[in-house]
Parts: sequence; structure tokens; C-alpha cells
Amino acid sequence: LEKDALDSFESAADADAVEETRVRFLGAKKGALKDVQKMMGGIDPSDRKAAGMRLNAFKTKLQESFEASQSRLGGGEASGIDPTFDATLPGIRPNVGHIHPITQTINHLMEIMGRMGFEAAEGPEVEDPWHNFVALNIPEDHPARDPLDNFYLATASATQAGSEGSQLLRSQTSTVQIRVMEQHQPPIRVISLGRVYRPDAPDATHYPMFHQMEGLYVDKHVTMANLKTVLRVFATNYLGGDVQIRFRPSFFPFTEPSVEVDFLWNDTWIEFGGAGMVDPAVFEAVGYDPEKVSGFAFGLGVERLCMRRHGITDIRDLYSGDLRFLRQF
Ligand code: FA5
Repeated sequence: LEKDALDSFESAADADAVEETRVRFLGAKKGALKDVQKMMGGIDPSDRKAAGMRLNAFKTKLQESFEASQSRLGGGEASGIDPTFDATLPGIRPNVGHIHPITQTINHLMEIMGRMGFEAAEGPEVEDPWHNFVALNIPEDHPARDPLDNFYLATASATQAGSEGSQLLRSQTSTVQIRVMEQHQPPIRVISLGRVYRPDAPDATHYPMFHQMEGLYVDKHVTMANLKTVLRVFATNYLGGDVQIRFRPSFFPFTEPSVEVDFLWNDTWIEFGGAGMVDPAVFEAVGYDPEKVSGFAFGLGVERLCMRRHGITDIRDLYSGDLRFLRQF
């Protein structure tokens, strides 16, 4: 058996032959060495020790012969390839990230509004009181400018929070309306999607940082009927044909008349945003003639839209960073 085994290892011409020989002699189940081991049980106990030693020596010899043939053929440990490496085992899937549900929502909203001819516009998140308040007809003593309701920046140049030279994280995307109108003449048809910040206590529907979709349409003879149609078409496209939408009279300093926009959700009306006809004072602030143009504007909460569409019941889930939640989108 020994000669047969050693000859076989020596004459093996390729890795397959070496492996075949290994299985034949050293195989854990049916190898010849196993048969010899089984015979040990029948040996007289007084001879068993000597027989065991011989068997071990034989096993080592076979193992050495096997390794020698492996390295002769350039395989095995001698070649630096881990002999336990198995190329057929399934691999470990790398963790690949994906787009956050709010970014997905933003892309979707831009696509829907784009089909209605609205182009995307952007503005900075750090704003001055002119764009966040003054040009939007929000006077100095208005409660919306209260330092307790805004994140004013503690910059070196900042004078008193809320006054002329101060800076703040924008509290609404309506700032972009002003920036667009300052730089372009009508007709204007834009949307702006971005982050806004308010020191609101987090609960199921509020977060201190959230996103708004601002819309602005300025032309000759734009009416409230146009506003309602655009918002209805938008809501049907994003939330489905069966969505119910309601306009409630409201007040914003930068629109007149103003409405609040509600969608029916689980049998309750939920506020999604505000809208209205651009106030003549806003047109004057950007140098437009209110006698010659009219327009509508709206600002909707992006998180609430995303939540309504996907049945998310707590806004905080969106920002928890919990992968079990995020992987669902
Ligand atoms: C405004 O911010 C106005 N600028 C909207 C507007 C634009 C009116 C243009 C007229 C013309 P309001 O403060 O109501 O309005 O906020 C709009 C929406 O933002 C809310 O309806 C709500 O959907 C969302 N929102 C407000 N606060 C939070 C918050 N803390 N967390 C999440 N969403 C919020």
C-alpha cells in the first residue's frame, strides 16, 4: 500500500490526479488509510501501541508525499495559494448604499412639476433678513422674525438677531421666489426644493430641519383658478387619482388672498402647505409693476408628501439613520 501510494503521488501528472490520489489514500471517508485505521481494533492490545506508531509514521509519509507532489505541480501552500480557499463558495455581498427616500421624493416631485413646465431654481440655506422676511412683506415687528422661531447665526459680524446685518438658516423656501424675481423678468415658472430650518420640537409630523417645495408662477393674467388646477394636477399625479384636496382661507404676508392646502389622510385633513396670489408688495420689492403682472406661489412640506405616499407615520423615522427603515425605499 505504501509503495502504491508514494508512486501514485510521485507520478501524478496534474492537480486533478494529485487530488484523486489524495482521496484514494488519505480521503476522510473512503481513503485506504481509513481502512487500515479500522483494522487497528482487531490488533492484540499489547501490539496496539507499536502498530499505532507505525500507522502515524505512514500517515505522515503519505501527507509529505502529497504535499511534495502539490508543490511539484505549483499548487498548494508552496505556491502561496491558501489550500483551504474554495472559489465555489458564495461571496459576501458588499454593502451598497442607495438614495435616501427624501431625495427620491425630491426627484419625483421635480419630474412631475417639470412636466407642467416648472423649472428648478435654487437658493442658499444661509439667508439674510431681506430675502427671508423683508422682501416677503414680513415687517420688522412681525412674530415670524422672532429669534425664538428662527435659527439666527452667531457670526462675528452679526448685529442683533433679526436686524439688517444678521444671518439665519432660511425658515422657508419662499426666499427663492425673491432671488428668482430679482434676477429674471416674467414670465416665470419655477419650483425650488430644499432644506429649511425652524426650532420646532420634533414630533410625528414636525422636525427642526425639513424640506419644502416652493412654486412660483408669474405672468400676465395668472389667476387663483390656475393655482388650484396646478396643485390638483400635482396631487393627483403624486398621490393618486383618488386623493382629496381642500383649500382653506388663510393668511401669509406675501400672498393675498392666501390659502392653506390640505389633503385627506386616514379620514383626517392634514395640512401640506400654504399658497396664494403673490402680494403686490412683493412684486414692488423686486421691481415688478403689480399692475402689469400677476402670479401665484405655494410652499408644500416635502416630508409630509413622502409620508402620505408611503404610509410613513412618523417623520423622525426619515432622519433616524436606521437602515432597517431606510432599506424599505
Ligand atoms: C410656509 O412656510 C410658507 N412659506 C408657504 C407658502 C409659500 C405660502 C408660498 C404661500 C405662498 P408654513 O409655515 O405653513 O408655510 O409651512 C408650509 C408647510 O411646511 C407646512 O404645511 C408643513 O407641511 C411643512 N412644515 C412646517 N413646519 C414643519 C416641520 N417642523 N416639520 C415638517 N414639516 C413642516
